[in-house]
Amino acid sequence: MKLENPSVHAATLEHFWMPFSANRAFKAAPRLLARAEGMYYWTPDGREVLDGTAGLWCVNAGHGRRPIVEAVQKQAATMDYAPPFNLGHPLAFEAATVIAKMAPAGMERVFFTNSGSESADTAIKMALAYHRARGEPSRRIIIGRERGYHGVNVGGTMAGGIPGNRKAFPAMMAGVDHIRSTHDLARNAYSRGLPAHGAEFADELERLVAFHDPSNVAAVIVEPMAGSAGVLIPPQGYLERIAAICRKHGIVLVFDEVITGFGRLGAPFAAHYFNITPDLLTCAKAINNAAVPMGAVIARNEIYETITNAAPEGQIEFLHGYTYSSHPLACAALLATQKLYVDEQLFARAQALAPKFEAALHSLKGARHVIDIRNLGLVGGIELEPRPGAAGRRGIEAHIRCFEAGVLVRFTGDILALSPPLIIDEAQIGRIVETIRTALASLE
Ligand code: PXG
Repeated sequence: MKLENPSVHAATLEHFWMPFSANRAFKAAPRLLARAEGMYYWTPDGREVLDGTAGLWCVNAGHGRRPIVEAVQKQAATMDYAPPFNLGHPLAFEAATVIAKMAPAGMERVFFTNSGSESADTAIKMALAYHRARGEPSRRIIIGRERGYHGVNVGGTMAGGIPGNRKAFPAMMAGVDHIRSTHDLARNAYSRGLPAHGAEFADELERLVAFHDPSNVAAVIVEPMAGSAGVLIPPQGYLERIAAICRKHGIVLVFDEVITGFGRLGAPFAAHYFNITPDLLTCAKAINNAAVPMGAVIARNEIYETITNAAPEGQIEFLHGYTYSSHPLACAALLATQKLYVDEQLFARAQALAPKFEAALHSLKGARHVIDIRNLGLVGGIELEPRPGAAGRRGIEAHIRCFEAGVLVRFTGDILALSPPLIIDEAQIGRIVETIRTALASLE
């Protein structure tokens, strides 16, 4: 039988099952991006869109940066792929070294994944393997936080705290519990930086650990600053208390830094920003400017050593890994990206811009529908009052109006989120804020 070449069809919208999207609404009125450079996207018909979100919190160095493009091109032509299991390629070791040098002291072991979701599940498995290797296999419970987001794989879905993301998948992973979210509009609305109230929300962790008994609790996983669920900034003193409770009870503390990593708060990681060293740190996104899918888990040396030394010599110590862990193209992008961050001092730039960003954002106080504004580093959240009987509509309508006016902003329900590339300038910050102001004024 003769095999025909598949015929080439004009692309239609119906075949792509879009992730985390209202597929029917989108396909009725699609918004497409075709090109990107620096601070801008362009639509297929050539309309410019200022990127207020660094793609999806990930393109921290801005789009289409030549050193990254060239590094990926060169690597694709040199060696497309190499198996990562019991074999290696030099860029993987170079990439891990660069990340280890930037991580908090004592966290110098780097496991590569391909996404934030894989990083979260990898960290959970590391925590379980660690306790087993230390002779405390009863420690299996994972504690997350309400409104936490740790991606969409099994561990991250269960440890995550966004009800809508969990409700169709009950009991996929037994043994998870959650502390409450720190969001407290009544006391903290319009806080600049860390809110003053709510350190005591951490005490709930002490209660839950006592309830389950510390001997059963493996890990606590939190985003130092919760991004996806609507930019929830940790109250002053809160993370310190979480870390102290974990330390006291021998619980592995995982910081999910998929959003906060690589300069978003003006420091390499939130761990530096808050001066708290977790046991495991997950990252992805801006690790290589999102040029090629990649994530990582950075482990405290002792966790690596405990797991590794528990296995007989010559045997695989941690039965976990991905075909594309340390993919050569991803590593090439990582090395070029990290060099760019240093050459252009982008983390320091974010730190220097943060007060101007804060002032511009808070000028929206009093704008139509706004009930809270919050910010940290180059992250901003603008909470809108839900339209009665139609929660979430104002958020998506504001997003669409801003997009039509040439500015990309994220929305989660009725919360708008901003996380621009770290190369943004003050004029562009002003344009984003004024576009939002106009969009909100035109919304019912
Ligand atoms: N952890 C955190 C803290 C994240 O923000 C993930 C894990 C999962 O990463 P991957 O690479 O598997 O998607 C994320 C991802 C939003 C939004 O609307 C944010 C993310 C994903 C999708 C939407 O803010 N962050």
